[in-house]
Amino acid sequence: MKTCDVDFAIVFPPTRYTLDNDLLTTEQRQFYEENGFLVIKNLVSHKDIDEFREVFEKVCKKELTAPGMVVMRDVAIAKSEYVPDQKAITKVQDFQELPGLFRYCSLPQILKYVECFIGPNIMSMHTMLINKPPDAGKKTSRHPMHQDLHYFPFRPADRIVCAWTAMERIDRSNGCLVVLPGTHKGELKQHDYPEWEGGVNKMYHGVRDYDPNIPRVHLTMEKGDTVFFHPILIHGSGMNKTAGFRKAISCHYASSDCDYIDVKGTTQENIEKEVIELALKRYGLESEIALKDAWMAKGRVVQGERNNL
Ligand SMILES: O=C(O)CCC(=O)C(=O)O
Repeated sequence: MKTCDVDFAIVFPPTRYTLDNDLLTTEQRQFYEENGFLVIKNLVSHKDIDEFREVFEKVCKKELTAPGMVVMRDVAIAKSEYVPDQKAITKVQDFQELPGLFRYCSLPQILKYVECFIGPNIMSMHTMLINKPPDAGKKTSRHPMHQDLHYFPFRPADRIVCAWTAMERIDRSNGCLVVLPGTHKGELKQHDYPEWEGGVNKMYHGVRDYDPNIPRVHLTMEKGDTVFFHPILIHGSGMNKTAGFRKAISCHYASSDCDYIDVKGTTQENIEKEVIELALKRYGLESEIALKDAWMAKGRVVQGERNNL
C-alpha cells in the first residue's frame, strides 16, 4: 500500500520589520510586525534610572554640561513669570558626550532587543531625556502626533528603532505615549507645526493629516518598562495634568548600514532648514553645513562596526 506524500510546511507570515533572532518570542515578533511597537516590562533597573535622574538634575542646575548637548525649555513656562530654571526644562537632547546619560544607550539588555529590529551594527543617532512639565494651562505639554522618520535623513526606515524607557509610572494623568498601531506600514507624511492656541514647543512638528478612525492606544508603563517602536509609527503624548515632571529617556538607533539621503524636494525640507539653523547657532558656524554632517557628528557606534552612517 502506498502511503501518501504530505509536505508539512509551517507557514509563518512574512517578516519585514524584525530580523531572525533568538530573543523575541513568535508572539512578540508578530506583534511588532503588525503594530510597529513592543513594550518590554521592567527592562531597565530602578538603580540605573535613579542615576540618570541625578545626572539630569545636575544638567538642570548647570553643574554638568557636554559638547553638542541641547537643553530645551517649554514654550509656555519659559515665557511666564519667574520660575526656577530647571522647572522650565522640557528636554535634554543629544547627550552623546555626557557619559552619565549616554550609558543608557549602551545598556546590553536594550541593545539585545535593538539588534532584533536593526541587526548587529548599531549606532545611536538621537538621544533625549524628556521632562514633561506640569501643564501650565495652555496644553503645551502635549506632544503632537508625529512620525520620527520626519527628523531623520537616513534609510531604510525598517532598520531604525526607538527605545523609550519610562523613568517613573507613566499613564494618562501625566501624559503617556499614545500610538496608532499599524501606522508603521504607511508612508512618511507631511509634518508642520500644529496650530495650537497656547503655542508649540520648538521642533514639535505634527502629522498634517492622519485617519482619525484609527484607534489610539495609550501606553501605561511602569518605571523601567521600555517600548521599542518603528520610526513611521504615528505617536505622540498627552498633557501632563499632574504637578510632577514626567520623565522618560530615549535613544533612536539605526543600523550603520543605513545610507544618508538628500531630503531636498521631500516633505522633510522644512525640518532640514530648522535643524541646520540650530546647528549653526549651536556651533557658532558661519557657513551652511549639510544635514548629513550634523547627523554624522552626533552618531555613535554602540555595537559592531561603523559602516555608512
Ligand atoms: O516622551 C514624550 O512625551 C514623546 C516623545 C516623542 O515622541 C518624541 O520626542 O519624538
